[in-house]
Amino acid sequence: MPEVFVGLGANLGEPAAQLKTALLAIGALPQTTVKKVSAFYRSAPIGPAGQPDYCNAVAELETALGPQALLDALLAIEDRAGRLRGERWGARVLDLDLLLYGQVVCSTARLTLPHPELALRDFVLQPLAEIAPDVKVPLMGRARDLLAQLPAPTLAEWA
Ligand code: A4P
Ligand code: MG
Repeated sequence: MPEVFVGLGANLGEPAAQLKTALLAIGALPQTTVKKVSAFYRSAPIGPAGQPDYCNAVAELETALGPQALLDALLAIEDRAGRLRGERWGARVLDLDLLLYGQVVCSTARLTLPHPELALRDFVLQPLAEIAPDVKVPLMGRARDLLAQLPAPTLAEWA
């Protein structure tokens, strides 16, 4: 089975509780198991100013769902959490991004793999390198090497 990684984020409501609820919902998807979860980290928002800090984490899944079916299931979990789609990168109760689906590389209107911002974001690379330092990001390299290329990536835990 391919190594599949999902990024979780929230900065409205009760962020850590919403991430935990989302992990339960992901684990309840058909033929899907949550294998590993990183620590929860606090990160400054990227996007429009004036938003609260994010709680971010990464989970590794084992799943028989294909990439598009998995993304659709993740978007449905976001909707059930009360996600409203407003401005790009605006504040949100839950964001689930499909970061990696094995070595799949694709770019369609609905799904881009690997996630296009992955290599630029400490709140993705730090938790990813925590649970899978040697995972290969297609076209980019190992998670730990990508993390080392960021300036001082030292997020604190959410606590
Ligand atoms: N989509 C395409 N590829 C993917 C993929 N690999 N994973 C499409 C998930 N979605 C993917 O997403 C818009 C559409 O992207 C989806 O319908 C899906 O078909 P969205 O979540 O509705 O919109 P968005 O999140 O505002 O835009 P975008 O570009 O997906 O943003 P990101 O990358 O999700 O970033 N700051 C901190 N500190 N922590 C965060 O977690 N997150 C964001 C959102 C911004 N700033 C942040 C954080
Ligand atoms: Mg998103």
